Amino acid sequence: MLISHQHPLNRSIMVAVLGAPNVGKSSLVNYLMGVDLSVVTDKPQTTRNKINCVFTVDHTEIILVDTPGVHRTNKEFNKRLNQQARDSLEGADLNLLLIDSTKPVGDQISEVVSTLNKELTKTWVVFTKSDLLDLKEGINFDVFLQKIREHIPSVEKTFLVSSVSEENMNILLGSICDEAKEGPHLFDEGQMSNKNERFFVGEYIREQAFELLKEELPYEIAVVIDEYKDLSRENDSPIVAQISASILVNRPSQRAIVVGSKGSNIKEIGSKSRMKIERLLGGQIGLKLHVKVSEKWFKNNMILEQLGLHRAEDSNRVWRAR
Ligand SMILES: Nc1nc2c(ncn2[C@@H]2O[C@H](COP(=O)(O)OP(=O)(O)O)[C@@H](O)[C@H]2O)c(=O)[nH]1
Ligand SMILES: [Mg+2]
Repeated sequence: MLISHQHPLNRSIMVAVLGAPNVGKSSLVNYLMGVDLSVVTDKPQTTRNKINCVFTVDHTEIILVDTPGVHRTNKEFNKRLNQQARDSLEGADLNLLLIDSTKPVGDQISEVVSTLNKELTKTWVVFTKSDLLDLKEGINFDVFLQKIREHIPSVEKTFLVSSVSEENMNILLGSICDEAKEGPHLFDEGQMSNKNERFFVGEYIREQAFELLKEELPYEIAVVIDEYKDLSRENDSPIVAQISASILVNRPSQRAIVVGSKGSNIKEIGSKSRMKIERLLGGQIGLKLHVKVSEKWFKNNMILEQLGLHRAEDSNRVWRAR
């Protein structure tokens, strides 16, 4: 994918964005990128895969690797989410460790560091959600930093930012740019991600399902794309893609919830995700949604592989499809 003709001033940097669930990793990535590419909800485990989000500032290519929140777990599904975060350390020039500044710092850091179980080389700590802090309380970040250094002695810099009030985001972005090394860009111009459009279509459907059903069905849904016909190059087609997707649920009772009375929920998920997908693809789409009961899909190796969640270092040794 390396582009053959590169500008002599080109620079590039890959940054792994790490942290506990819900600290604001995807919000930060979207903010810096200027595009709502990654999905954000107020529930943990919204991001399930490591996703390269790519943009360019002047001649500097910045690849932010959004990751699932790292947390201690015995569940196979969650072990695979942690593994995605662990994998993002490979090839990263810089790690941003995000800490929710409104929550206890020590617990977040020890859980993330022990679960990653890898040496964090070049690492900066980013305290998030500064807009929610009552600064009158006089927060002492030096104490926080001391705690962090107990776990990661190599921490070089710290930032206090907010994706909502935008505080210090420009300073963070400038510092990332300054770290970039001279060299060729890894992605083609205009390419936003290593994940394809089909992947993001599934994400946007899942995001809307999460949003609508968050009280009833926290995590037990997944979306698989059954059919994706790219029609963008067909001159006589009024739509750019014909898409058919399935929302997988764990139990029949959950199917009824996702469908809703007279199909009201599934209709709403369809119409809301359609708007975001059409923005991504730049044209109208045909979208068919189905709800399928796939008992314990989150333990089914074949489905996990289909969702891009490969075996983890600490996966159970024996796996069989149900
Ligand atoms: N007030 C405030 N909320 C934020 C900020 N960043 C993220 N959030 C919220 O925190 C929740 C989790 O955000 P998300 O980016 O999905 O976190 P992730 O799980 O670490 O990727 C969402 O409800 C966001 O709207 C911030 O800077 N300020
Ligand atoms: Mg996320």
